[in-house]
Amino acid sequence: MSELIIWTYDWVPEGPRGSVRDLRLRWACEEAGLAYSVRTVPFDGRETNHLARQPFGQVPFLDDGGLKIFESGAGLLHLARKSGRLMPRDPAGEAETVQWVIAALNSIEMVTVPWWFLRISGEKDNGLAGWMASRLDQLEKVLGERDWLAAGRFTAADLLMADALRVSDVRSSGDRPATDAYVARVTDRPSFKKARADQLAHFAAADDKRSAAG
Ligand SMILES: N[C@@H](CCC(=O)N[C@@H](CS)C(=O)NCC(=O)O)C(=O)O
Repeated sequence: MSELIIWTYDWVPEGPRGSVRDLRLRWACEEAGLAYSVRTVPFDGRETNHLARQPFGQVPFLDDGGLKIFESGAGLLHLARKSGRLMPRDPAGEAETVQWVIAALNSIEMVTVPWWFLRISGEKDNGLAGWMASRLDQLEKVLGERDWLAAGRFTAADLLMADALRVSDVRSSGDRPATDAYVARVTDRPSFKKARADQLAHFAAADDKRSAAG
């Protein structure tokens, strides 16, 4: 079995902790029962210090026995192909899962992330609010009719969609009970809790090293 390595930053400020996207890959490995280790690149100098591994200087990226993959969605799909627990093996189940993975990235997160950046920048009139509301309302209808996005069971698509939707500002932008219940259901999974706790512990340990280094 090849060695799976999830790469993240050695440290990040408080704000993004618990949401840094290495969590998606940690969570997927936990769900799938895949052994992995975590390695780091320095947060300081991130704009240039690992461009050969991630052309935008971001994290995460994945190394699977020498096969190198950046983009959390690509890493997630790679892991999903390794385990039926994240994606069904039949063509229809696989297609449905991939479709919803892409929808999470390209139809939901594509608007929620820029909306959130505008919100925290203090923009009073967030020009993306209407667009985001209509996407979230459409998704609310879907989630009102089923527990899971694809294949009638938890898949990598739910992992990604719930990760995009668990941003509390995004959900408090409107009253969407089915979406709230969905996020609660998915994030109640032990694998999510472990991945999040491990990430928080990773960055907390880095605080100690950083303050010791002065
Ligand atoms: N589309 C990328 C986005 C990755 C991303 O935004 N990573 C954040 C951490 S969660 C990051 O590295 N931010 C630092 C930066 O953009 O300089 C993915 O999903 O992997």
